[in-house]
Amino acid sequence: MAGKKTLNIGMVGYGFMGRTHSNAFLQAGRFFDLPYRPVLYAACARNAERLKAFAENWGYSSLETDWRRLVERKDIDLIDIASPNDTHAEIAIAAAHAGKMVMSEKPLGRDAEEAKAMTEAVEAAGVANMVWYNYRRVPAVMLLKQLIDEGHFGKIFHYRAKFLQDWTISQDLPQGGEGLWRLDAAVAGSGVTGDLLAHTIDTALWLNGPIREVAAMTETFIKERKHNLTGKVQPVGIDDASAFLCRFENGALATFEATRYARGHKALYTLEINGEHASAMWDLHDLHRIQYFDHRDEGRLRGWRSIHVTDGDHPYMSRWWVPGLQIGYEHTFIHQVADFLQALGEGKAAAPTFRDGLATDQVTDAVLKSARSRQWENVPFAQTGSAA
Ligand code: SOE
Repeated sequence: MAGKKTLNIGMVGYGFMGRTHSNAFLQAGRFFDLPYRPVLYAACARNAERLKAFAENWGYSSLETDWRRLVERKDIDLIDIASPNDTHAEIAIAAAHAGKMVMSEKPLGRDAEEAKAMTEAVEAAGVANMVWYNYRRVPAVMLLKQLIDEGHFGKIFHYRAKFLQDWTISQDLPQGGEGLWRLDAAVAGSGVTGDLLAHTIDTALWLNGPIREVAAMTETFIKERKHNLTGKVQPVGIDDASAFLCRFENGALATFEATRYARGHKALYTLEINGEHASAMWDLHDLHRIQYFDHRDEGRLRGWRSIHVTDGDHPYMSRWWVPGLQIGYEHTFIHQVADFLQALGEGKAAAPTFRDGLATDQVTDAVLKSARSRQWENVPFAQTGSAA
């Protein structure tokens, strides 16, 4: 890797995502031949003690406890935002103004208005940008994208997605603060709509094109929880469960569901596509497989096949071990860094860009609006797929 241009990373946040991103920046160049060498340069968070431990573990050479100082630094090339949702817009906009490349955790904004301001800021500054919707880069999901784009499915009639969890069922779970900010609407923006449905929507827009209209319902099963920061019992403002019907621009009908109340399910993201010629299913708990049915197969042999996506001619897999050996969750982030740096070297954008993240936020806004109005709501038309 010697001789490659270095890219100094300023990481904001040391939680779950700070770890996945740091690992990705460290590993990407070891497995992919990239035009840049990312350097874990500075880490930033408010809790100095925790930050120090994080930085030592991952090898960040300097620390900041105020993100504004990080953004002002001349020796940082890329600001990576791995902090809670309420920080994304302010940091991204300041970073863009300072001429830094910006990567942001999902959802891009707490709502489409924030996401729009972020998108305009990076586009006006002309800086490279990307949102960490990592599931696009599961090799099996990327294979689905290739098969769809090559026309294997023909016209797509149906898209079906779910993201099920069960970690907030207890009434005693407080809201707010480290680890639990996802339950605090002021910080998160919304509940499962922005946290989990956003993943399913990002993948769907990428695989199947824009969504035209939605009809949604949401529910908050636990109406009050103690707030960790105030110590008081306060109303819960997030949606605990969210489901919607929709119509895509290409005419496909779809259903989406996300919840944190599906007992037994920890992170069950599943999707299914039914086309004129073929159907496919994918499941995060078995992420290295797709189930595929092709009606054009000879009748006697026609049936569902289970494709183990580990071979050298499967997306990304030639860079890993040998056929038959699986990779996992953390690799999706490594692939994202690899694609970002590859595109940067070619002077191109890598998807999902902020504009793609805005498109997802426009759908989640429409979902929440429809849940309130109890009516079908149009999604403002935002073309996706701005980059490969
Ligand atoms: C929530 O529990 C969560 O961590 C999401 O925030 C992530 O985006 C998802 O990938 C896994 O679940």
